Amino acid sequence: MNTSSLANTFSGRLITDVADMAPFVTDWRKRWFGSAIAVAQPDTAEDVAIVVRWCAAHGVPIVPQGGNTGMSGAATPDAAGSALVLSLARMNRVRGIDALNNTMTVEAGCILQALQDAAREAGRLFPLSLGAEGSCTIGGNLSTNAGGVAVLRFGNARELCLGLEVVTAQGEIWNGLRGLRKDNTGYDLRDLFIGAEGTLGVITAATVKLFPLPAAKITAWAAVATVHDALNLLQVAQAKLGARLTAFELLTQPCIDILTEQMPHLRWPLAATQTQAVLIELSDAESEASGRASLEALLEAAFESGLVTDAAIATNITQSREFWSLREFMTEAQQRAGKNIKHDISVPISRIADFVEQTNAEITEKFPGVRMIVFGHLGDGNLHYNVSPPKGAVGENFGVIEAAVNHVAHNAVNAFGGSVSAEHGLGVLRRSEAARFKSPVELAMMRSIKQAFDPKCIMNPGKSLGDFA
Ligand code: FAD
Ligand code: 2HG
Ligand code: ZN
Repeated sequence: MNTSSLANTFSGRLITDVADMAPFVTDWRKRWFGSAIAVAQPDTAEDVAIVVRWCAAHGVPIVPQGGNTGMSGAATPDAAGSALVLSLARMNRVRGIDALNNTMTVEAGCILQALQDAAREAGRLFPLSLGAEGSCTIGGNLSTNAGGVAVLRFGNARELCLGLEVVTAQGEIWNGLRGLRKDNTGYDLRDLFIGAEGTLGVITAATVKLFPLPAAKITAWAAVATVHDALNLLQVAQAKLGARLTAFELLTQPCIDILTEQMPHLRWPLAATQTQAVLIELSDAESEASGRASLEALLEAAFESGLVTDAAIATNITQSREFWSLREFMTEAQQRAGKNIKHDISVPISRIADFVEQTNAEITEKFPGVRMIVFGHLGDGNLHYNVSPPKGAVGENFGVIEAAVNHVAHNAVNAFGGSVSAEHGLGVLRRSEAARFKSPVELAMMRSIKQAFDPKCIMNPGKSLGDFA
């Protein structure tokens, strides 16, 4: 495909050199490797519309890309080399903040951390928070409907978004940047683009919700003997802390072991032998002192009733960051330990401890020696139900058991009334596994939506379920 007509319009912003395209055609895990005819780097929604119209006219598939931190291979073009990668990275301006309306209108390529900072400068909180926040973009967050560590209190990306600007698959610009909390004027188009993984159109800007800055944030680390105890602690914490409970994250024992093996420099909250734990965060609207007193009372009562075996409350922001870094380094620690199999599951919170107990037993019986690296957002009923090779083995051939392990894990998820993708999306990684559990009527409705929005199937083909055969 000759891209010279596009190159004229996008002088200096159209990459066609194979070496220069390399970072855009593979994912950060180095799991998927593709190629592309070009990488376009637009500056405006009008630029995006020009690229999309060119692609539509020439039948060129488009792969939108933000920070390329996704977990499911959704931002990587396939190996055919016929697609164009559309990088939104240069569209990174905050268009405006309406402090009274508690909203911020931002371009799709804004880095999440930059948006948190911009909100803070305006005396507001943008609560979306995840380990990749220094590199992922709001366009990617919305397109994957990202979750992260504050969903318990503030909801996922969808719940934080009021309006979108989108370039359609026909290359038209839809301005739906409404800052309204209530708007019942027909089908909710915004919610179709959120979580669509770039298969329906290109998000170019968004209006997102802001919140008051919390007066204080208090972080605690609580050792728990079992996942059942962690779940019971969640119930007590919700009853005692109410809406102030902001995060409730679990790290099971094999996660603690892998962190100590791979990252010996890490500082641990409790002096004794490291055991599995939950990380609790409370953000208090009134004062540091009242928040701390509430958390202390909760942990003392939990200790007395045997739910918690030991606990520590961070005394300052540095210590709080140290607690959080243990949680945030999990992905990297598991990556360093060798090959791994990821699952991003959710089940009803009430059933999650039983799910872990029963499914761990089934997997370790069928695949002796594997390590169950189970961690994540217990408060949302969403765990990263990951699997690693035995200690000391890098698992060169671990891939051969992946499909069989997925089958067992996802069948169990389904039996527990859960979902095979809680927050990472389907991409190419979980497309067929997700389809196994969708009814023909659900798949048909998804295909109809895709057909209506993108009849030429140029928007990120082969990802998610809209074009699943
Ligand atoms: P990309 O990876 O570039 O793209 C992801 C998908 O969105 C692709 O389908 C792409 O085509 C599409 N897309 C991107 N931009 C646009 C756009 N403007 N318009 C249309 N489609 C677009 N995820 C969580 O949910 N919770 C977590 O806690 C979490 N923690 C993570 C921790 C680490 C260390 C890492 C590496 C990743 C983590 N992730 C997490 C996964 C990832 O960061 C999120 O999925 C993030 O939302 C992806 O954003 P991105 O800009 O990198 O998107
Ligand atoms: C997290 O919650 C991310 O840390 C990544 O969603 C999970 O590494 C993973 O599997
Ligand atoms: Zn997560």
